[in-house]
Amino acid sequence: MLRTLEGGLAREHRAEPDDKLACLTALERKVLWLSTWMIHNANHIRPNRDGLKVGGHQASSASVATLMTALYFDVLRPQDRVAVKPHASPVFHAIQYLLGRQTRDKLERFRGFGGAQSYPSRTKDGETVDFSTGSVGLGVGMTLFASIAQDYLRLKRLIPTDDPPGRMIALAGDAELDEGNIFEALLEGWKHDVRNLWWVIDYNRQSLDAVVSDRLFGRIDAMFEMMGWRVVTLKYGRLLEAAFARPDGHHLREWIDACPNSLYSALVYKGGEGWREHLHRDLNRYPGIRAILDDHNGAELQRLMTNLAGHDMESVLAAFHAVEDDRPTCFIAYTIKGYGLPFAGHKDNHAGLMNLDQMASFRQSMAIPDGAEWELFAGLDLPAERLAEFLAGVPLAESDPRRHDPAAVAVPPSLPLPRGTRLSTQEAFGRILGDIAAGEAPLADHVVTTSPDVTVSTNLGPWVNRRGIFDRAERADTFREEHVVSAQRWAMSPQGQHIELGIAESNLFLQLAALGLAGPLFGTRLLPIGTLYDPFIKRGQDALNYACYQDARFILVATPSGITLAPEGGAHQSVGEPLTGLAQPGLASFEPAYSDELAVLLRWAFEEIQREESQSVYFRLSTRPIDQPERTIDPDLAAAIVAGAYWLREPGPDAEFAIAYCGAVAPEALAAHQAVAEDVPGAGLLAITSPDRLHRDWLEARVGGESGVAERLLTRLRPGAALVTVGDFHPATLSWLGAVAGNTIVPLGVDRFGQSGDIPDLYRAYGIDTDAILDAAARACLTALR
Ligand SMILES: Cc1ncc(C[n+]2csc(CCOP(=O)(O)OP(=O)(O)O)c2C)c(N)n1
Ligand SMILES: [Mg+2]
Repeated sequence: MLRTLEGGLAREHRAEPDDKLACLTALERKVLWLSTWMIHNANHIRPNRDGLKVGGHQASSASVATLMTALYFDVLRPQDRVAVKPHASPVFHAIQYLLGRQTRDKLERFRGFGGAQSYPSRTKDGETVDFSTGSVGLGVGMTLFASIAQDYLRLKRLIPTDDPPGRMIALAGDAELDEGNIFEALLEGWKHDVRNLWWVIDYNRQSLDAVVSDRLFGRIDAMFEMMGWRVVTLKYGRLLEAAFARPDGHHLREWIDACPNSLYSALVYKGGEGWREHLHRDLNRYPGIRAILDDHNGAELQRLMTNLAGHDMESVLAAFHAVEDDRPTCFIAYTIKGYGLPFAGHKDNHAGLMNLDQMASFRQSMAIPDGAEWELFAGLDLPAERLAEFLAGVPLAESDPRRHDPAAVAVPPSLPLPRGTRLSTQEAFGRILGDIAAGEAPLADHVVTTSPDVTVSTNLGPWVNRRGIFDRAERADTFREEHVVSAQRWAMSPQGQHIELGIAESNLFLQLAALGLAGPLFGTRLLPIGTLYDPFIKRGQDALNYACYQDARFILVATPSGITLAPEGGAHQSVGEPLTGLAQPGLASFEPAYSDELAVLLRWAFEEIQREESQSVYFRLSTRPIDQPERTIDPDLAAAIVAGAYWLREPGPDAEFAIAYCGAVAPEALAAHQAVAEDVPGAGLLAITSPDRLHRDWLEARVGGESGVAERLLTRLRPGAALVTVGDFHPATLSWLGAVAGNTIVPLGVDRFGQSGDIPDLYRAYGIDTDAILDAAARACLTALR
């Protein structure tokens, strides 16, 4: 079993101030106050113009105040990277405010326009957020793939390795473990022998709707352990441990251990007298327990019985600091949802907000004078200077800028053009990448590919054969060693440049997200390319959205696609994905027909994903071999291909008709155009490489009152000229073109599930063959004449 020796967690032993615990406990109070107040201010004090509830999660925040205070003010080192559960955003902002990295103005505008975000956001909250969160489960999974990305860079010495590696840390809600993506990630992580990964589970035993089933967590430890993780359970705090050590105290422990989650939560809500009643009823026969009950008044008993380790600063610190190696570790921290707030433990507290009276008494208990709500240290027992000094010295505060901005990787002026007169775009992709792999350009060393078990069938084979598979250990290609003939050479090593994943598309997108943030997170850019079958984008779509939301940069190659996948049948034929490409922010999508277009676009994509204000790129490719045009691509044509369209056959002056096609249906469009040209001289044939880019440009041009690319192209036709659009995708992908210059349009495409067949049969059945285009042309021209 391979174990990394490079980092361990060789902690620097800093001179710890004697009063560290006192400072942390004071700050924990402040974090709770600020997070609670931030939400209160947004809901009850700030003017409300639309009558909507602003929200925020006071209970979920209270639950992690101790854990996050401990982490951010003591445990985290500059190189660590954290995903905070989405609804603990107020705690996160409060902590950053205390660290001087968040402004009061933004806290006052929490959940308001331009204010601190509802859920931590890399792009909108800025530098302090390592990983955005929001869709539960994804931030947690993301940390695992970030640890793979970190290993990838370190083992190749693409980043400095003098400092120990960062720990990738997720602060997860317990109900996040209901999300399947967590388990997909866990399995993948085990295969990749992930290191330097901490998942801290805020085990408050409540989700949004309810108290979590007792049965569930009975299994969680075992599962993590099965995957090679260390599990550290933080169950009881020091007060409870002390009570257990008293005579008969073990009966108290056994009672709590056996207490169902829902009863425990209900009693937390009821408070001291609720505990007394139940303990009296169940344990009164033990003199030691009676003594404990007699020693504690109502408030003290509540304090004792809710003294779970996740709220006990000393226990939390001890648990975190005890981990000194790089083994992935899951901390199950028992907490109380709404701890310290009036609705603690209540099953309906997820969206609960303290009312004005409750806030007034909470403020009193926190000793916050009127007007001092945002003061950093108001109401705390320690002198402000001491706390300020402590905060200035926390390990995290010593960091360089948290986000790196490494230089771009140089992209050659052109990529090798795949030879061949008849080629599919998928094949062209494989060849271009194979040629890049064979070359010496720095580009090749920064490209990393990944695929969920469709490496070979998406044509990454030539790349992998040359660049190898990434693994933390050297592993031989057994088939090769045994002299079994195979086209695939799959030796694995730390030098490998392909990350092979199991079939889990959500993992693919999280891996792309992590690799696509390698620059800002770790200091060296990677140029990630992920491949999958086009229809399975849907399977990982939330993770794709998540990757784009946090501005990770990658190239997605989705192939094969559409009914053009003919014999494979309807289960594998994509229909609506180009609409995803059109609608997904942060993602430019292309569907080229020819290999020379792909070479231009792929080159552009390598630059595009490295530009500052920019996006990731999605290519929808096909396995259909088609005849390639004989041409050289000049800079104007290259620019048009990137912009999304060009006239493959120029329209004549005042042309009455044009066909606009996209992707693998090029031969049908060409044939139809040829047939039409006999009757309609001057008919144009518009090659569309990107409905998405054209559409975006059209919208932007409209706003600026200018004519965009599509309008300039279409106004080459006479006003109101007939237009047929065709592609192997939902017709809505191009039907909007009719609105650009007022053309009479008949959009063709696929709007039903596909099925098995060959291309002629299927194109006929779904109305995208040459005859269908000609029929549509006739209809369009007739309508245009009216
Ligand atoms: C994918 C997804 N589904 C649903 C939600 C809505 N939601 C937000 S928090 C939450 C429950 C979270 O419970 P838990 O993880 O235990 O967090 P706690 O508030 O208890 O700390 C749900 C269902 C979401 N944010 N993301
Ligand atoms: Mg919970």
